[in-house]
Amino acid sequence: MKCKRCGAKALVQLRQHNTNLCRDCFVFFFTRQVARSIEAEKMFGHDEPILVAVSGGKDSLALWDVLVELGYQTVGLHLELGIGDYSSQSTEKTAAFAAARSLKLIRCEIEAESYPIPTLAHLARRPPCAACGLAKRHYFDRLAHEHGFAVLATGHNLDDEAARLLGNVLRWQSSYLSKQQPVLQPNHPTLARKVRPLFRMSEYETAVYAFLRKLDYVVDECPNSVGATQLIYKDALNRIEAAMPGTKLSFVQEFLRSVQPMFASIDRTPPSSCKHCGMPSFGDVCAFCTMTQHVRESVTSAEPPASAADESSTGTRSI
Ligand code: Q46
Ligand code: ZN
Repeated sequence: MKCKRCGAKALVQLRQHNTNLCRDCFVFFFTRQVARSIEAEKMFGHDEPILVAVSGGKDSLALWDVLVELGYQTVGLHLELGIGDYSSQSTEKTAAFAAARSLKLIRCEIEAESYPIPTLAHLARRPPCAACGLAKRHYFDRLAHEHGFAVLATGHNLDDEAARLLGNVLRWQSSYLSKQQPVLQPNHPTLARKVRPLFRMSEYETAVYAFLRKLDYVVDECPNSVGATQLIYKDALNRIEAAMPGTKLSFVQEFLRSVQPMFASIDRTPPSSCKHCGMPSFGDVCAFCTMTQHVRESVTSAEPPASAADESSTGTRSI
């Protein structure tokens, strides 16, 4: 098997592009595809600082790596979720990546701000991923605003976009379909432009890039991802892709080209501001502040009265 670009021994087979590439040509291909997506979608320019949300997984580290290679000004943002070993490893890998390249990294420990995700989910009586998704959106938006970034980039890849699209289409979620774009322009003064530069790169291509670039990322999945609906959609799409290579790419690309503009014109009423945190909200109080307020109340009501607490031999909070 020879590289279709240079004739050397091919290392990577890309069935959806009907091509085979060697190591160097694959890295060139990946980098150029990302650069083209950024330019074609007018995501950002070389003069804009970009805040890159980095979990420590292969996608976000590959994104940060390729943006640095392309010469963009980047700062990493890592949210420490408090999910046991998974979070410790994620933080360690992210910090090591930034330190090895002398890149600036903003770290936010959710436990210091509110509660770790397992506690938050338990006390809010929500599935962990629902509480986590809400918390991540809130902190990413808020930290981008507090640090003055106009662009927030995330490492969502083609498989993520195809699975999200499938889920939205199966339930005809028109308000979600109206927001499914690789570039989401802000509709509130506190919001940054949200961009997904890897939206045309498959999970396989991103994993190969991370491997060939020797990125040291967290291999284990978050323990809460087991049984996630998103994985069921990904599995179904992988089966279709195996029989018909290129299906995921055309599913997402054709949606964005022909269908998404119809949804984009509906239902984007601008939000108002949360009276607690000032971030976007469709009511007086945003969904994140509502959840944390509910959790604080349940913690307070579960605490023993002061006299009982004084007599307690352990002194631990009953949460
Ligand atoms: S980190 Fe958070 Fe994911 Fe873990 S709890 Fe769910 S949403 S699975 S990307
Ligand atoms: Zn709020």
